[in-house]
Amino acid sequence: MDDLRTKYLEAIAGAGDEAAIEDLRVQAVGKKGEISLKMRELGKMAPEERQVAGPALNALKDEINAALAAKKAALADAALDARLKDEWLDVTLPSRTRPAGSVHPVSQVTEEVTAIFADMGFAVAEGPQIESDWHNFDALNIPDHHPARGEMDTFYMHRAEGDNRPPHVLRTHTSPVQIRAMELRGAPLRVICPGRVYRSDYDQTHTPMFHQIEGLAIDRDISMANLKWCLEEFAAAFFEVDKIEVRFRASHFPFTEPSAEIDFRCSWEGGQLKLGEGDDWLEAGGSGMVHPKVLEAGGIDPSQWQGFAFGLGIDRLAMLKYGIPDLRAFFESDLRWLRHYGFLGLDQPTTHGGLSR
Ligand code: 2NL
Repeated sequence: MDDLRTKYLEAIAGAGDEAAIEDLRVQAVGKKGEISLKMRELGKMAPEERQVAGPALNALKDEINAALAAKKAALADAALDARLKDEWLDVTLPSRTRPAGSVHPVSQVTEEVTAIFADMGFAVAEGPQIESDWHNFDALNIPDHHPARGEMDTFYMHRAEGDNRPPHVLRTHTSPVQIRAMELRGAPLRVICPGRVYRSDYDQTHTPMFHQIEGLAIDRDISMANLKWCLEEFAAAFFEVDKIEVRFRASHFPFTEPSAEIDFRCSWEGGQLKLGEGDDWLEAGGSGMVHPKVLEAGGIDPSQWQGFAFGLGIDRLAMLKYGIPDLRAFFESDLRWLRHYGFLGLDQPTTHGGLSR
C-alpha cells in the first residue's frame, strides 16, 4: 500500500495537464483502477486482516482523490495565469486617436454664426452657386447699368452661340437664396443664408471666392430696432463677451432702404483686438430695411409686410475671432496652416455647449 501511495502521489505531482490527471484518476481510483481492485480483494480476506486493510485502503483512496483535486486546481490556476499574461489590454490607451483631418476656420465660423441665429429662430437656407441674373441682380433692384453687373466684378457663365438669353452668373452674394426663400415660403419669414460667393477680384484683402452670411426677417411690423437687437445679440455671442455696442452708419444698397453699415465697438490696444470696449469701431457688414421692390420680386406684398436684412463676411469674422492675419492663406490648402488653425470635428458649436472649444 505504501508503494501504491508513493507511486501515485509522485505521478500526480509530476502531471503536466488536466488530461494526465484524468489518466491517473482512472488508473488509481477508476472502476477498474488499481486501488478499486485492491478493495474488491477485501471480501476474500480474513476479518482481522480486513479490519486493518479496509480503513487503510479507504484512507489511501481519499488521499489520492484529494491530491488529484489539488493538482487539478493548481493546473487550472497556472493556466489562468498564463492566459492573463498573454491576453492583456492596456485600458489607459486613448480610445480615439486624433483624426488626421481638421475643420477649416471658415466651416467652424459658419457653424458658429448659424448656431447663434438658429437660436433666435432663423432657419438655414441654401441655394445654387450658379444663379440666374434675375435672382442675383434684377430681383434685388440692381439696375442693368449698375457697375456690380460689369465683367470687372461678376463671373458670367458661357452661353451657346446664338443663345441670346441672359447668361447665368456665379452668385456675387447670398441674397438670391433669400429671394428664393421668399418665393418658396412667403411671409412671415426668418432665414439665414451662409455660403460661397464669387467676385472677379484678387489682392491682399480680396479672393475671387469668399464666404458670406446673410439674414432676412419679414413680419408685419418689424423694424431697424429689431435688427439692431439681433446684431447685438449675435456679436456678444460670437465674440464670447457679455455685451457689444452696435453702431449704424448711413449707407446705400439698391436692395435696402434705409441702409446702414454695421460697426461693433472695439479697442485695438497694442495690436490686440478686444470687442465690446474701447473707442474704436470695427466694420462688420451691411444692413437695412428690405426695399419694397425686393419684397415684390419675392412675391411678398409690401403694403402688408416689411423686413430687415443684413450681410456679414464669414472670412473676415474668422480672421478677427481667431487672429488669422492673411486672407489668401484660407484658400491655399497648406496642410501646416490647416493643422495650425483647424478645429477638431468632434465638438459641434452650439450656444449652450460653447462655440469655439
Ligand atoms: C455687406 C452688405 C447686405 C443685404 C446684404 C439683403 C437681401 C435681401 C434683401 C435685402 Cl433678399 N437685403 N441683403 C442687405 C444689406 C446689406 O450686405 O456688406 N455684406 C458683407
